[in-house]
Amino acid sequence: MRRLRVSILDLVSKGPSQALWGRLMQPNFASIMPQALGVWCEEAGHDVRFLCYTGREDLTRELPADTDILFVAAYTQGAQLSYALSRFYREKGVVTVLGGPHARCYPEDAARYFDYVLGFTDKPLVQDVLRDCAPHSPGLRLGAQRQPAHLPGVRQRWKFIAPTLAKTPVVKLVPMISSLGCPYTCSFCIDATVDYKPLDTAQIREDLRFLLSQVERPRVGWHDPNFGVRFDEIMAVIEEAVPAGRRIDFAAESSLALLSEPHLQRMRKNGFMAMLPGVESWYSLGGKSKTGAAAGLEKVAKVAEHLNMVLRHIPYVQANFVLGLDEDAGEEPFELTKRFVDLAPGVFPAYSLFSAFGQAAPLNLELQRAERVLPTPFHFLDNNRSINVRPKNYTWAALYENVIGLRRHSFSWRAVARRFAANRGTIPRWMNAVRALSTEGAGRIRYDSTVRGLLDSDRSLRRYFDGEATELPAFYTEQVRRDLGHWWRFLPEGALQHDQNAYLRAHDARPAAPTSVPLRRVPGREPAPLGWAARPAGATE
Ligand code: B12
Ligand code: SF4
Repeated sequence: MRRLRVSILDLVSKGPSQALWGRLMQPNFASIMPQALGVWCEEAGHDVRFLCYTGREDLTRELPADTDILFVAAYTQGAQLSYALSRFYREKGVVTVLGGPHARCYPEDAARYFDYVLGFTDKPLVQDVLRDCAPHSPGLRLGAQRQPAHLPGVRQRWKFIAPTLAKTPVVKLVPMISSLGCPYTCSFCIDATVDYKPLDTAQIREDLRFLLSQVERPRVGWHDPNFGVRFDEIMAVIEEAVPAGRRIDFAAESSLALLSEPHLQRMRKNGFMAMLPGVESWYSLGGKSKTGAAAGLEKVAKVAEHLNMVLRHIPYVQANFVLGLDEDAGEEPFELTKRFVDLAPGVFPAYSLFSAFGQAAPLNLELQRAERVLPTPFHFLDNNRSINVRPKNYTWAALYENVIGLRRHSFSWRAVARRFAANRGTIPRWMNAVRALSTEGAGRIRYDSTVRGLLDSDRSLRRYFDGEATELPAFYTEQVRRDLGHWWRFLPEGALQHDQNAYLRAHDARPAAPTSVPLRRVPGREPAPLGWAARPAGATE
């Protein structure tokens, strides 16, 4: 195979930006897979150029078009930027590949703009793509049968991690992962149907030792969907790897059920500084948060007590909630969350608006069948700037008013002061204050209030929200134009629209194998019998 010039772009920002928060934190949101790809491409004998895009870099200078193939990692919120970039590079003869959450959730749409769209990705699949490396229109949709059994560790990824973290001056989180998938089956989650699989503990041990040889006091962010499912095993690895007198600080997302007091004592001893458990809703997901059948107020009291206990051991605790779920009705769920904020003042409440990300989750089929999903441009699907599901039990006005009321309560001066007083340590205290007083608190209250106002005053927006019109309101178009900056002019025609029911259509058309299409063998690889396959060039959508 000829030696290729490979470029890899990890899109953390969805457009050019000089925001301070971005400068301080964006490099910490880098993904593991683009770095893993870099390792795999080099192992296959190719030259790799790697960039984590945080909004400040000059893309065309750092990733010039003298490249044979460009891999882009994108969340759905970065889709429009990724489409514009793909067009720019394709026009210069570069072959483009999309992977990451957007590719997994909206493969049909992404295949309109990229030569390849990858789902689950392993080393053999990457080698196939590099061997094929040719333009395809529509793009080939390829995927491994399952999540990879092995990913390159920190030592191998270090040449991509170090320059990424050099971009941020203070908090530098090294991305690690100890498991893929999740044993729980929350129907709105992308991992609801992905088997839990722990990764090689010997490699994790070696990676932690390597990190200690590079950094005085490293900080690690675990990217496991649900960290610590095999609790004793992963704690033993950390205990073996970190010698007495040395320390690594850890942050992780775990379900509340895993955070018992004995577990927390051991985590504290092992350097866990931040935990981000999911509470999600007061009426469902009881197994996950270990409150059993307790609903409503009873669950609030239990969860608050539990998280206050977590906070006694771990200095930074964020509780994740999803707002607008179908189980919720009336003001009660919002009032319960306010009560929680009062009962657990030191915990940072992080709110996600209910979003249906294409074919991410089983629940989305139901929502699409009920014609409740809106074609909201991908750019706004970041769990915050829009809800793309028409609410089951609320009018738009009522939902927005409840969300705004909850945010006002959670990020009021009183709540900020109580949180400050309940937190220990400089970073937790200031991090929470900044989050509340900037984009996440005040910024979102302003944004949601604008939308709420437009629901009354802008008929086009109202009709769009109600599913009566498909023409995109100017309010949205203008934001994408502004956010993409000079990349706006490369956004392909029609790329602000997508078929919000593509998953349902694919599913109904092929009931036996939900999203598969006829296979065409990519040279050197056996076809994978899965929802992902190669699409023959020239096939119609
Ligand atoms: C860890 C995590 C984070 C971490 C780390 C982020 C990061 N850059 O990786 C943090 C906390 C920072 C984070 C932030 C956010 N996240 Co997040 N996060 C996750 C989580 C829990 C795990 C993802 C993961 O790393 N898995 C391990 C990897 C190895 O597996 P994988 O993701 O399945 O990837 C496979 C393939 O997709 C492919 N692949 C992945 N990347 C690439 C790249 C290329 C080029 C290729 C070819 C292939 C490829 O290979 C992998 C192996 O098969 C998922 C939920 C979940 N359970 O998966 C949500 C999830 C990915 N996050 C989500 C969201 C919405 C966000 C935020 C927008 C939230 C917010 N409002 O701030 C931000 C955006 C951050 C950003 N980069 O812009 C959504 C994404 C939905 C979507 N379609 O966009 C998810 C699915 C959760 C959900 N709501 O359902 N997140
Ligand atoms: S516990 Fe978290 S990662 Fe697991 S299925 Fe539920 S939401 Fe997804």
